[in-house]
Amino acid sequence: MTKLEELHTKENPFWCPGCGNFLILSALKNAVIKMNLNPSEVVVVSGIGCSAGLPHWIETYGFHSIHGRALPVATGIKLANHGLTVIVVSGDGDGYGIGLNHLIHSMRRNLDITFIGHNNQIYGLTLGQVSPTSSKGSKTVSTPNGSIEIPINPLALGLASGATFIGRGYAGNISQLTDLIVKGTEHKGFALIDVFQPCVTWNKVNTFDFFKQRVYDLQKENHNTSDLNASFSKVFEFGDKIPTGLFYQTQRETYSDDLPQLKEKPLVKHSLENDIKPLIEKYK
Ligand SMILES: Cc1ncc(C[n+]2csc(CCOP(=O)(O)OP(=O)(O)O)c2C)c(N)n1
Ligand code: SF4
Ligand SMILES: [Mg+2]
Repeated sequence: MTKLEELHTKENPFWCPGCGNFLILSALKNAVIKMNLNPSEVVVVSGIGCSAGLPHWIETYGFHSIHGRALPVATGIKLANHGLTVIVVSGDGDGYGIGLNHLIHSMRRNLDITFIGHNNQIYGLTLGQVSPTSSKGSKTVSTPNGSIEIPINPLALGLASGATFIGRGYAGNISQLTDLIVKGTEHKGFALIDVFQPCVTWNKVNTFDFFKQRVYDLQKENHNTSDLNASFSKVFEFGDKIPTGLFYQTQRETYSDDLPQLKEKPLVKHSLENDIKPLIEKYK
């Protein structure tokens, strides 16, 4: 059984003191321990951004890829060896901006991947530009007069695109977030977990205090997580009260289930000599 300390790395994160990313990293480590996963069978994949540094600071396998492309890399890993647990960590600019098309297609394919969206409503790494989830009117270095666009709602997008597990966490509530990551990772299919992650340096509006005053636990209400319509109305609640927790969960075949080549065993376990040679011969 892996101990929590074994997931700690020698290097420390480069994040600003007080950044919400530290808490998401803790929740992820807690979740790996709670699920009793073997770290050598877990791959954490990221794109580019402050949040994207995370795979460097958890002792599992990791892949720090390029901006917006964490999901194509994760898809390749999952299809090559669907026995692995594949977790994507992505920023709002990375996952909901430049990489958004990959997110939509991954959700409709129902790849068995957990996607954790570090949603700080800003481009952190590049020093504070407006992001796809910044609220209308947000004053940032790139929108000094306030953003004129309405934000993307990742959860509504997930519901419309066929994600089979949709949750929202808040970095300031590690136990709820740990629970969501455990449930999302144990869920067979695509799990979208959007996380409010205060950026203490560049976002002076959506702070820990802002969320502390507003968030409430959806599971303490009478919300039916298998009701698509009820979930649709809940994901648009964003004002004095903001729900967190599990919004929606359903079951259908995953992408790997429907690929006959993967039925028997993961692709990497196929023998080149016996399983693939006949195919090569056929096309010679
Ligand atoms: C193709 C490409 N375009 C632009 C950039 C510059 N860039 C690096 S990180 C980033 C935005 C990161 O924002 P987000 O995904 O929200 O991550 P955060 O830093 O907030 O965690 C941008 C635009 C890049 N590295 N590659
Ligand atoms: S800039 Fe913001 S998101 Fe990036 S490390 Fe600092 S506090 Fe965190
Ligand atoms: Mg961001």
